[in-house]
Amino acid sequence: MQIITQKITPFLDQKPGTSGLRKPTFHWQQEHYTESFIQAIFNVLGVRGKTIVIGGDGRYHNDKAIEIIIKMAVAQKAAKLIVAEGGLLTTPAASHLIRFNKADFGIILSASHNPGGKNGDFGIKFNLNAGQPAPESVTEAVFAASKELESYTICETEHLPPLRAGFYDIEDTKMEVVSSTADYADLMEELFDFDKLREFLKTRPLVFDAMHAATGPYALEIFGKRLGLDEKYLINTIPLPDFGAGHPDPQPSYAQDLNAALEQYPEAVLGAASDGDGDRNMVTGQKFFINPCDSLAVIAANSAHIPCLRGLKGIGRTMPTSRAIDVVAKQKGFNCYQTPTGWKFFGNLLNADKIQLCGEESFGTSGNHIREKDGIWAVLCWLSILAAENKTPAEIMQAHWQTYGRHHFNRFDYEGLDKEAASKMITAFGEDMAHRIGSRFDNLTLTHAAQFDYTDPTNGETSRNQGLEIQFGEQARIICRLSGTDTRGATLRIYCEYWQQIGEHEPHLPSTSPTQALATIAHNAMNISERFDMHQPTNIV
Ligand code: G16
Repeated sequence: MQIITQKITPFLDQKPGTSGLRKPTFHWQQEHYTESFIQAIFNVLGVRGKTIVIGGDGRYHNDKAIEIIIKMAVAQKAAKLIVAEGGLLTTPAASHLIRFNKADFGIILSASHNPGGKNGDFGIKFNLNAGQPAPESVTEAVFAASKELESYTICETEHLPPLRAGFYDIEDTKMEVVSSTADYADLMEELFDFDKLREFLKTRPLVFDAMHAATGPYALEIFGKRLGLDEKYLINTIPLPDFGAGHPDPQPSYAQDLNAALEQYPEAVLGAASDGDGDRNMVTGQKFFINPCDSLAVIAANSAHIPCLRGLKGIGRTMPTSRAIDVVAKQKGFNCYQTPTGWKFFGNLLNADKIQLCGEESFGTSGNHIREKDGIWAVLCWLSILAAENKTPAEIMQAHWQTYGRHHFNRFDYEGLDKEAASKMITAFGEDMAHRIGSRFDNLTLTHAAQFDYTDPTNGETSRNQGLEIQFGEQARIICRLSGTDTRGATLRIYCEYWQQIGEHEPHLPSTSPTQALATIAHNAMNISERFDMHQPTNIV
């Protein structure tokens, strides 16, 4: 096998965002582009003698990227490659495989919920040996390495082994191709009471939409085979490179198939969907969407019904996520941590056992069984609660609000903005609000306006400017930040939260939706209409 060292001109745009490096697919197809990023990862994490887990969400360019990684790892004498069958691996399953096999790190090929295909997006992220997404210090080091990269090393061969289960030797490197689903499904069976869930599903089925993405085979294995659910309730389970031209983003705007299936099967008590790489989840009752912030709070409040959460002591949420879970934590005596957006910030808290449950507004929830968010795990949590309470999701939610009050929450996205202009606009808004502390806005009093800086309590590392937080005491918040996952222009996210206290019938704001009233305050204060000629958000979640 011939080993080649290919000279290149360094790429200067390989800076990972909130979750790995995401770019339009055609960008990755440029000559040497994928190889450059892989070499930068290898230069920082090492490759000689290492064990590496490899897999992705099956989107277009997945196969090609896996082939490149294998050829580069073999040329640079990796000890062992653990590759998923057919290259298909959800992000949570990858996190588990890294931990289970005590691998040194993993490379996951996914742009998550972004559309795929030739005209969609592709992405690469890398996770460290506890299965956690690389922290900022490591992603920054990879970016720095990529900017100085002058060559990469790869072997030339037409004869790589097939991605079918088995053991292979390629030169000095061992390659094991493993089942995409088996180890992860075993883990779920250890964490939950499958006998109880099987019994429950016999009369109160779940409808699950895999959105033609990576969770399809997992849903068939776990809900279908191991929990006995009739496969008719599992939809869009065949992974496709372009996700069937759909948007693999589990949120109400893309829930048409799920809603239609729930209507078709009125006996179904729960609906759920997962994203491209299976780490996000959306849960819904019949015609009753559950906001992810509420979902997290309900899971915490009912943790006694969830076998793997019975020892819950601490919970984490990202800063823009509503404070619904803080109220539960206070009443139940759990510690509560607030981190910046990005699952990577939970990793150290989980490793230090400070938290056992964490989640975020962007449809992510997970526990300490792995170091990624986990869509199917969250659905199994909900099934455990429903089986124990024998109520519908709507009844569970209503009872929760009766006990803890209700945190209305919405996110207002403005897509396709100029990044520099949007960034300056947020800064100016923050400065203006900081001068108006104590002022009244409708019936709210402004109490705080500042960028969120985070210091990791486990190692003292500080991450600054993680989003503008505007508080109106416990009553309401407005958060503004730019997305770190978009690939075309910038997306402004305005997160609005309003607490309707227990027994309070009408929110005090003069609007049908209290979050809309807050969003209007932000929209007007930033003068978005004039600045960007946009009179309303492009998406409301
Ligand atoms: C990633 C991160 C999440 C974050 C989300 C959205 O998720 O892991 O923590 O909430 O991006 O980020 P942004 O608001 O910057 O677009 P995923 O599922 O896209 O990998």
